[in-house]
Amino acid sequence: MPNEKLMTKTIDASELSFNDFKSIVINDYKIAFESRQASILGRREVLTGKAKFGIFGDGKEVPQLAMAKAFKNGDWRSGYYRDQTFAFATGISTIKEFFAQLYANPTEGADPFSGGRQMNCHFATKSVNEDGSWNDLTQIKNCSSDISPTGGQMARLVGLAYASKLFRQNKELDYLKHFSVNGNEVAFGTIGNASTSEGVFFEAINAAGVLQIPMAISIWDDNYGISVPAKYQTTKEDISEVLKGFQRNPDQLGYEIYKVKGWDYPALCEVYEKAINVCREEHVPVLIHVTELTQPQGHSTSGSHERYKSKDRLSWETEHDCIQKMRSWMLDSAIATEEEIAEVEKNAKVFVRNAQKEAWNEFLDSIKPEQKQVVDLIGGIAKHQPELAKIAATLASTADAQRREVFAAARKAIRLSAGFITPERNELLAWYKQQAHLNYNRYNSKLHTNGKESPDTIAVVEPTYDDQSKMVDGREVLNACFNENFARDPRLVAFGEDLGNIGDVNQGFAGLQAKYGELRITDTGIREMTIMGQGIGLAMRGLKPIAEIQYLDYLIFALNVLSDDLASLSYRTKGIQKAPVIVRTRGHRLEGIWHSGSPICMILGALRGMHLCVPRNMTQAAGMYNTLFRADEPALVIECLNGYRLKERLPDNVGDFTVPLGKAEVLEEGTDITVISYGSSLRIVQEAAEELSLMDISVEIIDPQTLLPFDTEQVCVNSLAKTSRLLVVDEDVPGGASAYILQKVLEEQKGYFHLDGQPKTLSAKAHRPPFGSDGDYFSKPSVDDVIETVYGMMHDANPAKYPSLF
Ligand SMILES: Cc1ncc(C[n+]2csc(CCOP(=O)(O)OP(=O)(O)O)c2C)c(N)n1
Ligand SMILES: [Mg+2]
Repeated sequence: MPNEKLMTKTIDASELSFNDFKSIVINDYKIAFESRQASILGRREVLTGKAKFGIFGDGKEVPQLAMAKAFKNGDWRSGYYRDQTFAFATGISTIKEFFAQLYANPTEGADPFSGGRQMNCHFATKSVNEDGSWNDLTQIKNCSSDISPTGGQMARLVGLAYASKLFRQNKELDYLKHFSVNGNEVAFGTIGNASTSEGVFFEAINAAGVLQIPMAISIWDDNYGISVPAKYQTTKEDISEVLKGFQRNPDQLGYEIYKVKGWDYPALCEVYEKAINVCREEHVPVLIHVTELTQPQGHSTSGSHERYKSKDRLSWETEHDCIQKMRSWMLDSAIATEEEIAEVEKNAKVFVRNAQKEAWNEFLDSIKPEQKQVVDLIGGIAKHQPELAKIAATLASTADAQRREVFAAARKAIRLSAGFITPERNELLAWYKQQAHLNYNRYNSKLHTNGKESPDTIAVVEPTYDDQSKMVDGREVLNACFNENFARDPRLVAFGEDLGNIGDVNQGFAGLQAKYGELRITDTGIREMTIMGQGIGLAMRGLKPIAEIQYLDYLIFALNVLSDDLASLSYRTKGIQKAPVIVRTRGHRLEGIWHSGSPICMILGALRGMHLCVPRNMTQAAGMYNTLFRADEPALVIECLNGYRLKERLPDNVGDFTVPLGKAEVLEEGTDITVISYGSSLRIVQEAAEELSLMDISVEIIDPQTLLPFDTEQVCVNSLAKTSRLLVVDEDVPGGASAYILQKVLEEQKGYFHLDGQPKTLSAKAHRPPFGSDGDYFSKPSVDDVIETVYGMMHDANPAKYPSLF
């Protein structure tokens, strides 16, 4: 629980006595000064080798006091690595926790933001519990987990602010008491001046202006981005100047834009109060350009700014140091005497030093017992193998041992004692195995939320059909599925390009905007990054977004947001935040270079932490959506672009039946060869199998249905045990997703054991397919390609029965 006494307080001049005012200001000064000390000490800790890297908020302290004053319970922050003062002033972080993160302490509770996983100054608050259940987010000051890619916080910021709009305007959401009070919550963003050069910044600024949402973006302008000055970053070297066109006027909606000097404490307090009131009350986005900031210690611990700042600039920075300026203002306006300030400063230094020491000692103390255990255990083995005594002695004498040194010693002793089975060695082995579990929890756990609403927990419900079940276009199966789920769960919203009025380019949502309203089924601008960010922010605030990318080929425009932010969220916060976004898109073969993409290995590489669903038809897609809508983990669903008009039988329970994730299906049984494929390629494989059966080749076809997770019930290897031959067919590049499938089946499932011949892959060509049917035929696997490849493998096995074709 944050300590209220340490936090900043709002200044209400009409009600305050001078003494109250004075004590608030002095307390603010104390917070700023402590924060500065933390930066100075933090840098020292890195330079003396106790931490690996440090980036600090020195030079940005004073505006963050003002921002913290305007920040209320229920509000959200989406910012970057300079915001430690804000975190201290709101109680989001203590100084000790700040240092624990600097040391990468993975002990439970030490770094409450990331469990020792993130670099320093990457804050987060606890939205969810260990079992994935939500906390009451209206009662805390919320901080969405920071990421290092600068500008990356902007996409999510749009969604965090957009949620307030939905909560205020959609009365059906009133029952969600833990997430909002009438949409009164402001989403505060922070960004460095140089990072406003990023595309995602401009995309987010425009989106928030269009959406009219309570987003308050502060730009900390210190004139630099590492060594590169504003001249190379920003047109006119002035971001609020160039954004002036966004300013609202009596006839047009837009922004309120403010510009204020970063060392002017009273002006900052006034601007933040005014700006945030407008933002909160009227749901108007505001931009606060905070200028004349400095970096007293340079950018980070990676180098010194004397290399690239002129003497003039450096002395200007000393003169304009915001803490010094605040100090002078306090003296000039008789708020505090020199003695009072000196006393605050003296105490702050001691306080920060003590917090740092405590954090360091706790970090070391968490490893020392392990160090001692390993020294003793290896010492035991050394009774039989004296040469191991040296390993124990070296470890014993390692001051401030890191965990990796402890484990390296243990593993070396295990290696060197192989073949000398003794009770002491068994003891070390037992210890090592037990620790593996703890280390998994510390360093590898929580790739997924794995809570009580994990997709694994969703009951499997088979689709049901009766004599009346109609054959309909695939798109109508989806439409019916969405319709039933939107009626069932008011938290569901869907948005994307052309998704609202016309119900998406393939009409999966046709007619649903008219039924459920524009707030739930919504058109967006062409802005893939912030469509994803809109989903992330909404999902972090308890809603269930379906965020659409119009074609899989355009996922690349949003891959940074999905990979850096969404897919990493559970892992990087060690499960204290979640964002169950369902990304819907359509892909695989259709037409031309940008409408037939199937870049699955790109996705598999970038999106671990999400589920990847590759349904072969719209019924399977609907079943997967039904699972995901009831679960709380993010997923990408790729519908088959060429499947919307194919006929499928509409299940009676289209909104309720579920397809479990990771459940591979045998589509056709066979005995000669196992062919694994997914998505649109399956129809090609099925057609090929018919002709192959006429050639006396019996093909077993397996559809894994989801690639993340992949075939959790070992259907593939069981098939191989029967056929002994394996072909993987897909539309990705050679060595793409097919290589992933081989790794899963041959290595993880140990399929190599059953093989009688070389396993093969049949993929698309390395280039994208040219336009036209012939382009497709000569680029993607065709029925002929599948037949010839399978036949060739059978020829290798039995040339007498299957004579060479060519
Ligand atoms: C997308 C991305 N590109 C590059 C970097 C490397 N980098 C880290 S901080 C930084 C400068 C950022 O400057 P600014 O936004 O002005 O913030 P400041 O550090 O000055 O407060 C750069 C280039 C990064 N982290 N992310
Ligand atoms: Mg900067």
